[in-house]
Amino acid sequence: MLATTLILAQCLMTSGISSTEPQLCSGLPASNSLQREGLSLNGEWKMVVDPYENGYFNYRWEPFDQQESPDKQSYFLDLKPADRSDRIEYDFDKAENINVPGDWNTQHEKLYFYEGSVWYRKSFECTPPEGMRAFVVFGAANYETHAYLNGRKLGSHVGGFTPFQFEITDFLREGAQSLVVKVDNKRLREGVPTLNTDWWNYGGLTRDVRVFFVPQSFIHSYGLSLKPGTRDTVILDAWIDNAVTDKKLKLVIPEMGIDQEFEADEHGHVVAEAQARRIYMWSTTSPKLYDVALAYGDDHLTDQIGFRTITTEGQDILLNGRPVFLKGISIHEESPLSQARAYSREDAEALLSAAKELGCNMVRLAHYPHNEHMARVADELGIMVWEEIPVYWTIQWDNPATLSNARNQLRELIHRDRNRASVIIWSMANETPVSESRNEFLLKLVEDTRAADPTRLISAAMEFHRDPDDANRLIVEDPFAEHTDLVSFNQYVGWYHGMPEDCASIEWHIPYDKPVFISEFGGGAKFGLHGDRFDRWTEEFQQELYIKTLPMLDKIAGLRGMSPWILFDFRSPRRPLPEVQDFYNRKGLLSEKGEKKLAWYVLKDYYTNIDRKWRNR
Ligand code: GCB
Repeated sequence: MLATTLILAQCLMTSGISSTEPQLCSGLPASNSLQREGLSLNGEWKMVVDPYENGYFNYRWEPFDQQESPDKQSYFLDLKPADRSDRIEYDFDKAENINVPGDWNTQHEKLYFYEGSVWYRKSFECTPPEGMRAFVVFGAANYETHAYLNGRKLGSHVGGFTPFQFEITDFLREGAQSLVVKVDNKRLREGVPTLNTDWWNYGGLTRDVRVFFVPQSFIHSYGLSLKPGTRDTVILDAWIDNAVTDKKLKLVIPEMGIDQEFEADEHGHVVAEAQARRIYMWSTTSPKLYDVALAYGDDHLTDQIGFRTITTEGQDILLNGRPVFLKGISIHEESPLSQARAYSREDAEALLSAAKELGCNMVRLAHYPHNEHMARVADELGIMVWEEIPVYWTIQWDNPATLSNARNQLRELIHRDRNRASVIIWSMANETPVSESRNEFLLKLVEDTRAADPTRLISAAMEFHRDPDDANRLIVEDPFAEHTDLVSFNQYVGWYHGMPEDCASIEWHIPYDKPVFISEFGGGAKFGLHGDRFDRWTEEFQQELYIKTLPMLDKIAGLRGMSPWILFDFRSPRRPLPEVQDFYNRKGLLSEKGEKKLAWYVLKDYYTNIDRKWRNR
């Protein structure tokens, strides 16, 4: 069990998860658990809304968790009266249903604006196959989660957009099981994100929940990448839980002619190289994915993985060594199929096929980790991806707990998506004001990222300022840009600053020999609202804004891509204007249901012409 202990120690070091029992690597979930044998807990759950956190705190506001008796770990533990006092003031059996995965806001009208705690209960049958261990994995739950199985606490997790798991082998009983989960989406000043955002604070078990089974020793995680500087060597970096001396980790990639076994070190770590016959690179025009199989004793896993390089050289971005222009679009995790939090493969297909139709070869998944299907579908469709964490606007830069929370969310994201060829950029932050403590905070994130994954680019959506002596001279200067691979910034000339025609007189000053990426621009328009190009909120105004913005950006010598704001209209509590916004940010090129606004066609034409321009470079 040495390996388990070591992984556990490493995982708990910076993790947002805490557990009451020593469990396997409760800090990071096993790779690819969706594919493992087990059972889905998706479907109908019961819910009890608990605005005063009555199930968690007693009347002295002391957490039940911290009381000695294990059956007092929460008031809402779904224990039969025989197990505890018969004064019961809740009843899961009679409670309302809620679908998992899914946000609670769009399922129950009374929860539309709700920010607080909801208790979930799932009753299910589960008997693991003889000798197997069992885990429960949550794709994500926003924002703080406490989980209990059969009246005993499994642990907790902080952070609304990344997966986490608990080992439940010793918590299962014969036959019927009761999983009770408290999810709290209250915004917190010290949280990541903090109090203020421009998106909907969807609460609940927003992604898949699953129980999976593994043998006593199993492949906890794996990463496959190209060896830097080569085109024919694969590096395997894997962890075995509970590694044993008489077993080896087998890697098979039939199309590459790889079929090799590797030994784990005494910690269960495998770092090895495998020579391939030849590797076809993943690209946007030919998104080649290889069937990969891993085996360790009775544990078998399969995956589809692409291989490519992404680098920069001066102001160029090179995909597999060739300059590429990132024809991007920003996306929030909201589905045009349901106007709710997106979570499924179908949602991912709907979002990404709209981006493809627009002519994009890249998407920015704003402003937090989206569900795992997004990067997987992007892998298949040949769309490059920018992923980010919710270090947004005004984080508590000086708070060490806030920093470790951000580091953990980043670590969980990188761990989950490191095998996705589509993901080319890790982004550290969005529109954060320059200060010494902010620079240090972000630098820590960069150091972590470079250590965890040296194969991708690092960015952040930065800001600009105006030259005090020349209102038309806009300057992008940020000490943090020294540490990123791209100089990315958001700009809203013509929307938050002046009118679209002002674009013509703007000069940009960007003093870095790095690729420049415009991570946001745009303006609001209500689909179907028509008028003059000077009338705000009309499709004509938004169209004019795109017509004027694109030539302004074209003048930037190092321009190598953009992700305008945004593909679909999305919900935001900051946007109440009746009959126009109705709590939607209207900067979408498509309405929340996918209806095309006039500006869509402007960007689509621009992307078509960019291709021609790049071919003739
Ligand atoms: C921004 C933010 C984005 C907002 C957008 C807007 O700069 O990064 O989250 O939604 O502007 O619409 O104002």
